[in-house]
Amino acid sequence: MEEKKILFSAIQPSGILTIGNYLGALRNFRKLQSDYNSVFSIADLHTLTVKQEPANLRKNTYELTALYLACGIDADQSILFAQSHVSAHAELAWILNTICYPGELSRMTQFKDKSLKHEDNINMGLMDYPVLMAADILLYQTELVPIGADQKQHLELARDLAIRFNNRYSETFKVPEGYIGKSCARVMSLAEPQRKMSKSDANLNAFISMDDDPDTIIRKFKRAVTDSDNKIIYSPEKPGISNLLSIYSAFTNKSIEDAEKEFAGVGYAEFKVAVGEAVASVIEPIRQEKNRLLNDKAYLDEVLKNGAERAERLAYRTLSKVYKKVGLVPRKRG
Ligand code: ATP
Ligand code: LTN
Repeated sequence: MEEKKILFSAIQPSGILTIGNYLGALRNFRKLQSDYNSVFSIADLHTLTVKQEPANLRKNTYELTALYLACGIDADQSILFAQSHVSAHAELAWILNTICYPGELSRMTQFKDKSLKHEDNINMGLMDYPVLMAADILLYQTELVPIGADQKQHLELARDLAIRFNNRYSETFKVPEGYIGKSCARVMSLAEPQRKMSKSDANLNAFISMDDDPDTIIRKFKRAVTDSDNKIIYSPEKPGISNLLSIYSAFTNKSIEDAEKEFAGVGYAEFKVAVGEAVASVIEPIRQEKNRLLNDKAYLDEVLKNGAERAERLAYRTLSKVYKKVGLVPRKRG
């Protein structure tokens, strides 16, 4: 790889992605990939913190691989790989666990949210999730981490752990910076616009999945919760309409102000159809390309194999440094 700065990000294969994941993450990945040496991971180990059906997890892993590619991630230029294929992730997470305190993890918003949502399965992995995420990032000497706004706290922890390790054992890790896109870092639910749009929402009308066809997309937008007056303006008092305006603006590359002008005097029903059409025109070609790629498992396996080999080389460079610094005797080979 040439000497550009390193970018790392990951997405969990925990279901079909939403337009929230697309706007908050994937779209920015594509925009940034050529300015950096980019490493993109499928965070399969992270998904195990919530109950998964094994066959679904395997299917979702291929789905996400195909979706990354369909969204314009170039597997030759960037590294695309599955987290579980590079064992250094789990190994570094163990070392970082020894410098992380339970209080730092139990106060994480995502941990609290997911504990409420999965009361019957509050496992150690759910709490330790941000440490594995820190390991993902720090292994690659990452400088930039594009994420949605919901992951900001986790990135802070990765920075804290990097600094703590460097102070205790001497300079080892780069301290990464987050990159949170200006528009749509938090796409809200169509059913409850106070909550973020999430692929694991039980209400299928709350999110637009990257697998929805144009008719479904338009139908879901028609049902989106708004309010009872009829003004299309961006305002904290109008979370539903504001969310739709942000989505429209992100998918058309028009500013919110221009969108407000465009829809001045237009009724909600007509506006919602326009938002649906704008979204569908971007999503539909991606969906078709993803489905085409999914028919070629051998190709996807090849992409993951190459990605893992390239990622592994970089990851073990950092991991062996870490093992040495903490005092583990290096294994003799040959
Ligand atoms: P889950 O619902 O399973 O918890 P998720 O939808 O939050 O998952 P992740 O795989 O955890 O998805 O996140 C992948 C990326 O998408 C992250 O960078 C995250 O910040 C971003 N992201 C997730 N939801 C949104 C959203 N509603 N708006 C903007 N970005 C989002
Ligand atoms: N927790 C992230 C997914 C993720 C990630 C990472 C993102 C796992 N490891 C490393 C950035 C960097 C999420 O989006 N929910």
